[in-house]
Amino acid sequence: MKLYIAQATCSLAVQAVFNELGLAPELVHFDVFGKTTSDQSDFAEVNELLYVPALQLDGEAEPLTETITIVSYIADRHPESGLIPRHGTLERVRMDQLLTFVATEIAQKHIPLMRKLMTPEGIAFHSNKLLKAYGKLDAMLADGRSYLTGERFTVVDAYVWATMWHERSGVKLDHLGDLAAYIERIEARASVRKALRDEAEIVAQHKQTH
Ligand SMILES: N[C@@H](CCC(=O)N[C@@H](CS)C(=O)NCC(=O)O)C(=O)O
Repeated sequence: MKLYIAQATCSLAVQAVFNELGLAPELVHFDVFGKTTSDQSDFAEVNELLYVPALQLDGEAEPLTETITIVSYIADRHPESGLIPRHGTLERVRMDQLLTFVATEIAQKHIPLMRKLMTPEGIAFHSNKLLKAYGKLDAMLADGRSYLTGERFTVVDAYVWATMWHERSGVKLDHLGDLAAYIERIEARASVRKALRDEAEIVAQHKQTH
């Protein structure tokens, strides 16, 4: 398997989930600005829309894309891990609801802010949406649970962590103490620390070859 990643992006969620499972796909770094890859391949042939994450499965012509799809696929193949509830349960529907919330109300709200693509009205609109979305996560954690859906780390925790881009977006979250403590808990996990190390290593290697 080959996992295409980019620095400090949502692909870190996929790396963290693989690490939780003790699986090690080959990592390929895609430079989203320079459009080059660490293995010199043409990323447009993998994903013509030029975004990560993309997971090339052995024996499959078409890669898997979309963060939700990839993390769900990997976790579903290892139900014993508890990283995602089983299909057909209300818990799974709630998980899908949360994953969709993170993708649409958080990740995709950050991106135009981070890239400084917005009018002042757009900045205010997206910043307010993000404040509300993070406020909702903070409220979910207010009962003292360790992770978003309980005491177990799941795929949605990996996704929330990987998309904590508020500093780059200029959104102030200092007042959300439960959220901050939760992110610290996630950052202490070996899977997450390994994801950051592996990413730094391949980014450095890619920079050297270009
Ligand atoms: N719909 C995709 C969007 C992924 C996405 O926005 N990827 C970003 C990094 S987090 C990216 O590669 N952006 C590069 C670009 O669009 O030019 C998903 O949910 O996984």
